[in-house]
Amino acid sequence: MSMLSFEEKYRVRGGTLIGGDLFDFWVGPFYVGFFGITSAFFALLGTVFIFYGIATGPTWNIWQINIAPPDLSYGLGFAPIDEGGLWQLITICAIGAFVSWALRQAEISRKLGMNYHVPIAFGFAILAYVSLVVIRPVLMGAWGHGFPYGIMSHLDWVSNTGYQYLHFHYNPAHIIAVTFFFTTVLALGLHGGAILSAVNPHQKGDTVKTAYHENSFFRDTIMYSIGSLGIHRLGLFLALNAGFWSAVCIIISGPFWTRGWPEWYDWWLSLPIWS
Ligand code: 07D
Ligand code: 07D
Ligand code: U10
Repeated sequence: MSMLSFEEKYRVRGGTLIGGDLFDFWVGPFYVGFFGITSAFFALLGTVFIFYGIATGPTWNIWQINIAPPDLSYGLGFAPIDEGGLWQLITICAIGAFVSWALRQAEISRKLGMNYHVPIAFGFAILAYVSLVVIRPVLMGAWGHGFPYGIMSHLDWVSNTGYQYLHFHYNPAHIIAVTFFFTTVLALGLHGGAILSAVNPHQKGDTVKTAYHENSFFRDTIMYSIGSLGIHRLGLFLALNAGFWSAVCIIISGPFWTRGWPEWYDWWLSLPIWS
């Protein structure tokens, strides 16, 4: 929870991108702002649509709920509400809510005189989502290529889509994305471990260690320390690349490569040096 006793002094006016002073206030711990209103609006409306879909659907079982996109035959047109139109409305609300949330983060950053790293980072997650439900379906000519909204059904979609390309692990951008995800976890494991081991004394009475010790630890183990600011730059770089290459790997699957991914490597065999 926020600690209002000392955070009060950070509650400064201004920095809004739109609406001037009109929405420049807090409700309890939450900053509102114009984009807080639009976030709440789209999130509530989208939730109402989801509950409408559940109520008119066959099950309330949380694992089996499924709100599917329209049939491929609807192409890029609007579908009737009970034939995927609901999915289209929910998708509009989701994008509205995510983008509003990023802009609300930007307004809060401005208020605090901070830079925009957090909203930019969230922008990469939004890009990955938009690549799945807008960019790829538009490039392939039908909203039906989007993923269905349901806990298990979206897993089925990932698996089915993967096998459509025979062996999704061979998708070169998927390889890069997976490697960035793994490296992000390695970096956070090392960083969390390094900080906590420096701050928590080894033995009772030991002093808390600082960046000098953290640097020395990594110089002693791997010959080089990236430094206490550098590790955060690296972390952000790794995480943004994980999202970016994920977006690339799904956008190229279909619009730019229709065969099995293992076949993609045939370019190697057709290099002129072999003939
Ligand atoms: C811990 C922050 C908190 C967020 C949480 C998610 C909802 C959905 C809606 C019943 C790290 C809240 C969930 C609001 C409820 C209805 C209609 C974030 C944290 C706790 N997935 N996915 C999950 C979403 C896609 C994949 C879990 C969302 C792609 C695989 C949760 C999206 C692909 C696995 C979930 C999305 C894909 C999951 C845990 C959007 C490729 C799992 C998520 C909007 C990216 C895992 C049963 C988590 C699981 C899982 C949500 C998109 C693959 C339900 C909101 C289409 C392989 N996904 N997902 O902790 O347990 O995220 O599945 O893009 O194994 Mg998914
Ligand atoms: C899309 C989520 C965005 C979320 C947003 C916010 C709310 C609010 C509210 C909690 C991108 C949502 C917020 C709803 C909640 C409250 C209060 C994140 C998104 C904006 N794969 N694969 C990936 C691995 C296989 C396949 C990405 C590994 C198989 C397909 C990642 C393995 C086949 C797709 C990845 C593996 C296959 C992917 C996912 C291992 C299946 C995609 C991460 C070890 C047979 C997807 C853009 C991601 C993708 C994707 C990892 C295996 C298929 C790199 C580690 C071989 C079809 N896979 N995969 O994108 O790139 O996060 O999506 O085997 O579409 Mg894969
Ligand atoms: C980091 C860090 C660091 C820290 C940190 C952290 C990264 C430097 C210093 C942060 C990290 C953590 C705390 C660790 C834990 C975090 C995670 C594991 C990440 C996942 C997080 C979660 C699962 C939590 C998610 C919770 C959320 C998103 C909050 C939910 C919010 C709401 C329900 C309210 C949303 C608020 C909004 C929309 C804005 C304001 C709105 C209101 C207050 C609501 C009132 C509404 C209005 C006034 C508008 C009226 C509404 C309208 C007009 C709509 C009407 C429409 C209709 C349809 C009716 O690096 O070290 O330490 O701590």
